[in-house]
Amino acid sequence: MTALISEDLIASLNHAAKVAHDDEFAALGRKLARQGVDVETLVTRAIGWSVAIPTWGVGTGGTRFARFPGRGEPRHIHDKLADCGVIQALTRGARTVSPHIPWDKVSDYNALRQEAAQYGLGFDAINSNSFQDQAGQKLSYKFGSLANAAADTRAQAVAHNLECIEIGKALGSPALTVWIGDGTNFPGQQSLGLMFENYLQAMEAVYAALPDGMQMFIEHKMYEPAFYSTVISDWGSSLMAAQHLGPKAKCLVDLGHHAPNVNIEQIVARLVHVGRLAGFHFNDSKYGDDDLDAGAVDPFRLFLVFNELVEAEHRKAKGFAPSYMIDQSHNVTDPIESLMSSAIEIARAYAQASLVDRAALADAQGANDVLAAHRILKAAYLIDVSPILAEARMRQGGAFDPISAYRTSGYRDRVAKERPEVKGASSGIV
Ligand code: AFD
Ligand code: MN
Ligand code: MN
Repeated sequence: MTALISEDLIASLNHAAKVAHDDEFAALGRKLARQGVDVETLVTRAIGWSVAIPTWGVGTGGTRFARFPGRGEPRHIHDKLADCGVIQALTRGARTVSPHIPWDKVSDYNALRQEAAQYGLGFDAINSNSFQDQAGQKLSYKFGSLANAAADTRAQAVAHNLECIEIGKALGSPALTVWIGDGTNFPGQQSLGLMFENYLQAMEAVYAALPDGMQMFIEHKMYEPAFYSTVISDWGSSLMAAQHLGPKAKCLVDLGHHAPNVNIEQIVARLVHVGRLAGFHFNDSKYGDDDLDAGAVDPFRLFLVFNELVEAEHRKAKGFAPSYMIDQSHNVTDPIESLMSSAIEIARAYAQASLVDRAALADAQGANDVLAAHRILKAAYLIDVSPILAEARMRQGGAFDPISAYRTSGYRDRVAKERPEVKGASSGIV
C-alpha cells in the first residue's frame, strides 16, 4: 500500500525546519538540565504517548440545528480508517481508533483489523449505540434503551451490546464503552429509582458476556438528549454501577459531560483512588457537552487533569491503566486538522504534567506552603514543551508541523475527488 502522505514530503518539510528546531530543542534541553531534568526522558515519554481517535470524529459534526459537511467526507469505515491513518502518519501519537457500532459495521472484522494495521493502527474501546434507532430495528429507543420501562426493549439493547462485544473481540478492542441517552424530560415521566435498577439489571447481562481481558467502560453525562433527568448522569451513578457490576467495569470521564465549573481533576483523583478510572474522552467545552477541540478553550484544566494522572503513575496507584480517547465534534474545521491539533494539545498536557517537580511539590504541600506549591505546578505548565513533542514526532517519522504538512500534501483535495460531495442539510450531532 502506498503511503497516505508522502514520506519524502514529510522528510523535506522536516529538513527545512531542522536548523531552527535543533536550536530550540537544545535550548530547552539546557533549561531542563538546569532543573535536573534530562530532556531525553521527556522525549521517550512523548514517544510512548498515544491517544485513540474516534472513528466518528473524522466526519464533520453538527448541531441540532444543522450540519455543514466538508469536502471529501469519509463515506464509511474504510475512508475513516484512511483519515485516521493520516493523523497517525503525521503525529505518530494516535496509534488506535475507537470504533462505533452500528456506524462502522462491516461483514469481515478480521479483514478490517488487517486494513487498520496497514496504516499502523489498532483498535481501542468499541462503542455501542442505543441512543438512536437503526434501520430495521424492531423496537424504538425513543423512551430509552437499557433503562427502558419495557423489558423487551431493554433486552434488544442488551443484545446490541453483546453483538458489540463479539465485534470488539474480532477487532482486538480492550473494552466496550457504554453510553446511553436514557433519561426523562418530565418530572413523573418515569420512576428515577426503577430506571436505575432496570439499567443495572440489563448491564449485568452485558457484563456477564465480557470475555477475559475485555473491560466495560461506563460513560456518564449530565444531560442531553434527556433534559430533566439522565440515568447515568454523573460519576457517582457511574461508580455505583461499576461497583455493582464487578471489577471489569470502570468509569469513563468525558471532559464535556459535567456541569460548568465542576472540578473534573478531583473526580479523576477520586476514580484513581477507588481503582475505577476507565479513561477519557478528551474534548473541551465552555457551556455543556460542546465537543470543542481538546485544549482549545481551557488548556490549564487539561493540564490539571494530567497532573492527577502523572501523580497517580508516579505513586504507582493500584489498577491505574487508563485508556485515552478523543471525543469531539468538528463543525467548522477540517476534522483531520482538528484531531491532529487536539492530539498534540493532549500530548502537550501530558508532557507538561511530566515536568512537575513532584518531590518539591510534596515538600511544599507538607509544609502548607500554599503559594510555593502552586508556583511549582504553574512552572511546569508554563514550559513550552513544543520542541519535545516535535522531536518525538520526527524521530518516529512524523511531521515537524503536522497541520502544515497535511495542507501541503493535498490529501483533502485528493479524497474530495474520490468521495462524492455530501448533499442535503441534515442536522444532528455525529
Ligand atoms: C455522544 C455522547 C458521548 C459518546 C458519543 C459516542 O455525548 O460523548 O461518547 O456519543 O457514543 O456524543
Ligand atoms: Mn464521549
Ligand atoms: Mn458527548
